[in-house]
Amino acid sequence: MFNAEIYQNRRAALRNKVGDGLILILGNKEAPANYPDNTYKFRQDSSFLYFFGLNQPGFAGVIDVESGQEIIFGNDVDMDDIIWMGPQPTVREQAALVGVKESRPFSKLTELMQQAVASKRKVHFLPPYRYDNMMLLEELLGIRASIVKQYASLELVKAVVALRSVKGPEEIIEIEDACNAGYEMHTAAMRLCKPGVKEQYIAGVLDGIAASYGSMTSFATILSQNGETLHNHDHSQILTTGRMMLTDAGAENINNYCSDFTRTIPVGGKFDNRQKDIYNIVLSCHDKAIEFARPGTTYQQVHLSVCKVLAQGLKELGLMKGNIDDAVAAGAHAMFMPHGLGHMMGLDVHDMEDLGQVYVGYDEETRPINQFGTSSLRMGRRLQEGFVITDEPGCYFIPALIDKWHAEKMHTDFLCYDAIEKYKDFGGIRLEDDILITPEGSRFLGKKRIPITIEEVENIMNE
Ligand SMILES: [Mn+2]
Repeated sequence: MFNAEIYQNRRAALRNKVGDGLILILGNKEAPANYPDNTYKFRQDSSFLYFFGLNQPGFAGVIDVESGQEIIFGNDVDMDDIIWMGPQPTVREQAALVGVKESRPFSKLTELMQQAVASKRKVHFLPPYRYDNMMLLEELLGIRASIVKQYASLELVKAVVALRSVKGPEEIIEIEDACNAGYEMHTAAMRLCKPGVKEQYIAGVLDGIAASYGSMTSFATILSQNGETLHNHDHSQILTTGRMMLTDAGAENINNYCSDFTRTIPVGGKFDNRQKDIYNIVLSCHDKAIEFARPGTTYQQVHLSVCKVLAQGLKELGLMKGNIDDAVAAGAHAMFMPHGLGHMMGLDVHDMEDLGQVYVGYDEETRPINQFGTSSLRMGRRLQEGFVITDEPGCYFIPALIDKWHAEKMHTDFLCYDAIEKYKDFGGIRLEDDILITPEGSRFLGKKRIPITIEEVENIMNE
């Protein structure tokens, strides 16, 4: 938790951006896994954390835009709780830690909201993504749970996105802390990646490292020899010499800030020549992104420039042909990279995705491009100092996609199908780092960079 002033300033800035009414920010509750008392690890709502800082279940925060009154709703523990959980600070004491003077029992929230509804005051709330909060909103506001998301306040969404997009220095420290844990995870994976080892064993070790440095992984670890499946959560294979292991994993630190890194490494510790060729193309894409990313340029432009580097490299290898600008404009490169270059990162690994991608990654100026591949770009808008984004190009050979496009004779002006057919057993490569947009350009986040060049990767694997 930061000091109270940080949260007071954030709430004051939010109040300034919203015209009138009440701002309601719901925290999360415990979520049962298989019976009520056996819950998933608690994860607080990120916007609640950002404005109200309290990392415990069962809270809600209200800001009265006109009067400036701020209230935290939550219940004090009873004797039963104390017996099982130990003594806990009161809600009033906790509210004071984040600069909120007033607290009330949670049941009083209904009264306040019903008064607001009766007096026709606007109640701004964010799009709910948990079913219990959808049901709570139905009870509070009288809007059916199944449709309540449609009534979320766009004004509040835009205000929250504007504030949370630009990371303060106190947040960069936390994100770098999460990056340092990510370094430990990925270098451990490099040391453990040996023929005969099960993927699940390494994935499990990574989960443990993330937990030991802070909180948990920032998302379910992707770790597979089948790197061509973009989000592969199947860890059932035994590592085999000659294949590559793709690991896309990050940590969430104790204050719930995230990191997200990807490395692709050769099982057995040596890349073969075909792997080296593709790897170095992806690495040059990755380097180009950080070279291009700076305040004033859009990430959509950076994405498209990187796609041209990819297409040029594949042309030199004989996998693509024709004019590179035309190939990328037509979307032919998306056979090899059917995803976007990156996303915002912060308190969520895909920061603020619950608020709506089109408001987080796009704006009136930069609109999503509705073309296969580029349509998956989560972050496209103009970069500002203080944005934290991922730089994660990749190159994949997805047999089913190759077969489909080949059969449909897609982009035959740009794709060399005879050569591509020979890569169906290749798998996929993705390389990902987290970057901060600085006044001059961008920089990597984290104390140490995870080995990334072929030489660095082979060195650590053969130590
Ligand atoms: Mn990512």
